[in-house]
Amino acid sequence: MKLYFCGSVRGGRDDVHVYQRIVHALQRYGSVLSEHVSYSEVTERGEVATATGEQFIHDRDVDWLRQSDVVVAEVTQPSLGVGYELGRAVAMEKKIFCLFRPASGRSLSAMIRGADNADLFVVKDYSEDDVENVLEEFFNNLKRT
Ligand code: 6IA
Repeated sequence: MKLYFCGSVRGGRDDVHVYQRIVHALQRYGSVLSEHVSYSEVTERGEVATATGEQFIHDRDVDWLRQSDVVVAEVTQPSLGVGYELGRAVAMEKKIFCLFRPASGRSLSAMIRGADNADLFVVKDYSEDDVENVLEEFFNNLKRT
């Protein structure tokens, strides 16, 4: 199974340790095409300054989204790129699982919370310590559908 993981880059890297934990857990279920989002060397300034570089990132990421069977997004740290990827993934009718940590004190965008349809688009509130269990439950349910 091909998986696409979305997490904030230029939106801020405060949660990178959570992304690492998620990507590590996801590798049990398939190959994570966008694994680099969880690398701590990737800073919010990003390394790519040229327009060609940015276009390359956009086109490659959209291509990976297209190839993926499931999209998992950590949406606690607001990110324009993650919101954009989720919109594109909805248009591609991908199976989408969004993870949000209420303990952050943030309030999730209504455009994400409100997109939950208990089918292709699911939003799950979770705590960091529970992330492996939450993913296991999601992928077990996926096998049954
Ligand atoms: O608006 P943001 O930068 O927070 O958007 C984050 C999302 O867009 C992630 O889920 C990524 O899939 C994608 N994305 C944004 N920037 C990059 C990126 N930057 N590389 C790959 N995907 C990105 C350059 C850093 C680098 C590894 C060269």
